[in-house]
Amino acid sequence: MSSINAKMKAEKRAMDENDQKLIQRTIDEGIETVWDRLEKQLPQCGYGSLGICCNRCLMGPCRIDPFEDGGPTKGVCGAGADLIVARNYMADLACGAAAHSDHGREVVEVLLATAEGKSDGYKIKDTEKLNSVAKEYGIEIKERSSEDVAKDVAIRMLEEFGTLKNSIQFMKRAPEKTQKMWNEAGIMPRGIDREVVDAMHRVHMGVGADYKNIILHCSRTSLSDGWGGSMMATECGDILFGTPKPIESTMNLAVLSKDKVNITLHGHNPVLAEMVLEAVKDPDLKKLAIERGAKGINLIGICCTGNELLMRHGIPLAGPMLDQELVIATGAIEADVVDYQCVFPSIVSTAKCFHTKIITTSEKMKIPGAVYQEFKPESALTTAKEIVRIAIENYPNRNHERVRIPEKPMRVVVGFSEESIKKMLGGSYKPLIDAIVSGKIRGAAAVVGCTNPKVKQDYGNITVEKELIKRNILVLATGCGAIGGGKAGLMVPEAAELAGDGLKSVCKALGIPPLLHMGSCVENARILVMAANIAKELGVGIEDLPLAGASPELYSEKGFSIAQYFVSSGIFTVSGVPLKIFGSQNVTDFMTNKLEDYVGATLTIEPDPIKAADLMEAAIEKKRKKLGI
Ligand code: BF8
Repeated sequence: MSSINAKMKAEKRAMDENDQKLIQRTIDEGIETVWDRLEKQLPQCGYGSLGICCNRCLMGPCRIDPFEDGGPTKGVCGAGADLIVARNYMADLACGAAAHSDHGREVVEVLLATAEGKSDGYKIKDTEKLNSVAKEYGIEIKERSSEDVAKDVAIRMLEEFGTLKNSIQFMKRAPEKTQKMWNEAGIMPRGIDREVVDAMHRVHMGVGADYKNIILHCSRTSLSDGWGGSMMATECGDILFGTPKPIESTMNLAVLSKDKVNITLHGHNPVLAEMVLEAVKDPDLKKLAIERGAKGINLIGICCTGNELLMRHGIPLAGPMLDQELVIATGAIEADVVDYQCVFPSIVSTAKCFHTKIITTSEKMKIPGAVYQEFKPESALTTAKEIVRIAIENYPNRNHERVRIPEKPMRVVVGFSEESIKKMLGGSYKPLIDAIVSGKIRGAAAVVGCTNPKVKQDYGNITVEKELIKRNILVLATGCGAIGGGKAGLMVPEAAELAGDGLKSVCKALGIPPLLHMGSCVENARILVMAANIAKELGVGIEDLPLAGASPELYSEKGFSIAQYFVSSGIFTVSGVPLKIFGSQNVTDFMTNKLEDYVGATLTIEPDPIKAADLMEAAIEKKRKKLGI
């Protein structure tokens, strides 16, 4: 392909110029990427896209005629389109909820190991948060060491994964009105693992057959993720590594260094990555890097592990999920250290085009051809040092002539935890509530979730974000959705100029960007807590607040769970990528209309990001009207 064609193709694949440069390189040099693989899959299976293909048991696979044109209307077991669609959706969502919550469990386990003195390199960094969480659980604090308190907190949390307790403490963070709504709808989760296992039980042949009952259990399962596993991941992460405060950093592929050892930290669980941060302080490793010809060691984040390191420590972030191959294609990465989730199994092949070593660290996520350094809490710092050593030893293998690092990293201001936002507002949400009541700010919207090669990278996320701030809607962003906005320059206080007059005046008075980065995908829990605290200050339910949510470039099963728990918490939510539900009119209608009767909100699909912003604005205005403001 001529270089001009490659350039045009790259411009269609991503918004960011630095991404485009590297995409062009991959096309010119025949380095396969996610976009090439998508092209080879086209046209994708229509039955699968509509959710009417059932491959669950050995009587199948079965598929339903979407046109009711004489083809089968039932699978071999007798399941029709409604049931097949609902079951497929629940199985996907349960997978996403399991991924988030199992990640949460591992953070709690590190807290427990640290409390028992069995971990290597960890300390309890935020005792204020530890004590406030302990108080919620009714755990005695007085004159006890932080370790003793942390041990009780960790054990109490681990109990909530199973069925010992039959309730999840953090559900009580929601306003009573919202809790009542959950109880009345029969969707109050009983345990984290329990709801996921229950979901998988229901999708077995011959169990759940009522699509409404299945979708409501999707709500219960997703709530156990958002208010359970993900919230534990967030809170225990803060206890161990510190609660984020506003901090400056940089984003995009230009954050790599030309003359230092580049180590990318990619995945979702920050427990090992935090130890890599400690490891690079080791004087022997610093010395070794110089001896091998480098000027030092440069750590870079990708995806949600990157988001957590950025939020807490200002570690520069290279990009969202779709940038994972492009970062390798710079030719400047010595080691790509991955934990789990959203890691392409093909990165080992990408790395073979250069000198990069892929280092897997989780017993759950091995990739043939990668170097394996197993993470265990009891040897974490030692393992992290070995990983850094492997990266340094690989530096002399870098072919500097093949290195292509783009220029101009984008400045960002990040670190907006719920606590830091409240502190900025003077300790209460009153100033924000006043701005909302006066109409200066119409409401708030969460733009969360992924990037997906079916959408020009960052286009959906950035367009929705820009549209909302123009309309005086404060944007709270997480995951890859946040990274898009950051790369586009929306995460600096000067971006207030792009906002409507009301939001601009509030941002200028506080010195904040109109797009607040609240962290990784599990850290959506921060948005739930913020919504709950605002609702409680106002004496209403979350379902009454002028809030909306969007995932304009959704790809992941985890994203299904996030969208469902936002909706189930009473927040109208839009997906920019069609969910696989259109094969059933009943399921589609239940999700996009009838769910409102149960949880005060619906989940809808709108691929046009401007129309998605219209829908979000309308939902916010509807809630304002209901509140009488
Ligand atoms: O947990 S936003 S693409 S990296 S799934 Fe994955 Fe989606 Fe990115 Fe983070 Ni979340």
